[in-house]
Amino acid sequence: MLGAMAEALLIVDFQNDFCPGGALEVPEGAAIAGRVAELAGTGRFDPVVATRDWHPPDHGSFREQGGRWPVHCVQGTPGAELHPSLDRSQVDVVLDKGTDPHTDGYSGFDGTALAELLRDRSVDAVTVCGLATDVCVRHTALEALQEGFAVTLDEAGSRGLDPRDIERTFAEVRERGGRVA
Ligand code: VGL
Ligand code: ZN
Repeated sequence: MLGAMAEALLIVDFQNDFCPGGALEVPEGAAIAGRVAELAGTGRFDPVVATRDWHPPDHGSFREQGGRWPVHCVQGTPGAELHPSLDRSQVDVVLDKGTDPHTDGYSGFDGTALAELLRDRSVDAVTVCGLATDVCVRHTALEALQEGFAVTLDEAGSRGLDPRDIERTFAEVRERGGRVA
């Protein structure tokens, strides 16, 4: 019999800087903690991957470099750490992105080995949650669809910056064959 295919959980950028009090607050960002813990604890996902937005201090997305965001998630700073609610023993792989100063690195697949990692582990489906729905969760979910994975965007496990952009993200994911649940 052929090997069974697996489903991965992608926890996108659940980091202090995207939570209340952080440098780039997502409204209610920390409110995903319970749902993320529930998803990571089900045992249904293999592997559980947590991405980190992991920028050099002069990243091109920062306003002082002409970008659109305040300085956030600088490598090695407390703001860049995964949210303390996240049980690291439930996370199989921590994957850093946004390390190239000249690219946004919004998607967990951008400049990382994520696609290869998932294929090596016979993953054919991913559930995506995290922060922010309308930025990095969006880019990660859409790129996962493009890469041929079945995609579920977990609404309760995500929060975003702009309500209209969040709705647009849900519509885009559905239009391209993904699920919002
Ligand atoms: C993100 C803005 C800038 C995100 C990352 O993780 O959604 N948003 N960098
Ligand atoms: Zn960033």
